Amino acid sequence: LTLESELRRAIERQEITILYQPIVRLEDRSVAGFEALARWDHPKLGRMAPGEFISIAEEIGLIVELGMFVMDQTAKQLAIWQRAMRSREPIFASVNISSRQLLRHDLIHDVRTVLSRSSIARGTLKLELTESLVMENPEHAAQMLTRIRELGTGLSLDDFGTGHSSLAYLQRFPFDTIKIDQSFVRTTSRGTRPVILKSIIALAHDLGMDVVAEGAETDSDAVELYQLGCEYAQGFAFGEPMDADAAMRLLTEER
Ligand code: G
Ligand code: G
Ligand code: MN
Ligand code: NA
Repeated sequence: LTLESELRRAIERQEITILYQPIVRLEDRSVAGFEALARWDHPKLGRMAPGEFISIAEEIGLIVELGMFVMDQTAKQLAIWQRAMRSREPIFASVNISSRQLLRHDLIHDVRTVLSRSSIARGTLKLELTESLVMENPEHAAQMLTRIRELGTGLSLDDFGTGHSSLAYLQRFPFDTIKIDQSFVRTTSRGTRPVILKSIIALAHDLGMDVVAEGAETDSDAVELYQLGCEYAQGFAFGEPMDADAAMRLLTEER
């Protein structure tokens, strides 16, 4: 069996695992939400990261099915978490969207379907899209994203800083959150980092967007990010991607 046909079978049988990485409020380190991250448990090769199979799913034309599965599972899981912690501000969950899902498929229909199947608080399902994805076809992407946002979906600009466009240019897209790429955040990339981070954070806030710093690995990263005005962070300092039960324990233990 080829890797392609094995992946085809795994997607058809919904044998994809979804892990959830916490995104915390730097103010008090409470969990604000989770990012859904797909894994494929291959019978011989073991657990595979998305870098090893997302592009194959795109090649064999199953990225839309995979994406729909991740969105639907995540929304259902989010409903379970929200029911378990009813008294607090509802947490959110974000899913990664690939180019084909947005630009060559009716993502609006899929989002509407997912939202109708699960009872989650409005605005708590978020989609993550990269700069390079929306820049592939800015006109079409802006139209689609505006309609998707109107359905009551959050939109995060993922891996910010790795593309070529300016934040001001991106104002024409209806993003409510930007996620600063790990390369600006990790301790290993010190140097001009604070200056760049501070500027990105200030500009994002001026444009009315929330900021999530990715790749916060240490406590001192977290402290520094908070001092720079960043309100949310994600990274090993707060938790690695974990299964849904571990995420539930994290939520119920902290209240
Ligand atoms: O978890 P890990 O660091 O290996 O993820 C690497 C990248 O894979 C993430 O940054 C994300 O953009 C992408 N990814 C993870 N899960 C999904 C998914 O369900 N769909 C798509 N399209 N990309 C994903
Ligand atoms: O591309 P995207 O940003 O969507 O995916 C985030 C990826 O980064 C995940 O695959 C996750 O495993 C990884 N990641 C999350 N936190 C950290 C961190 O603190 N350090 C590093 N090096 N990687 C991280
Ligand atoms: Mn992401
Ligand atoms: Na990212």
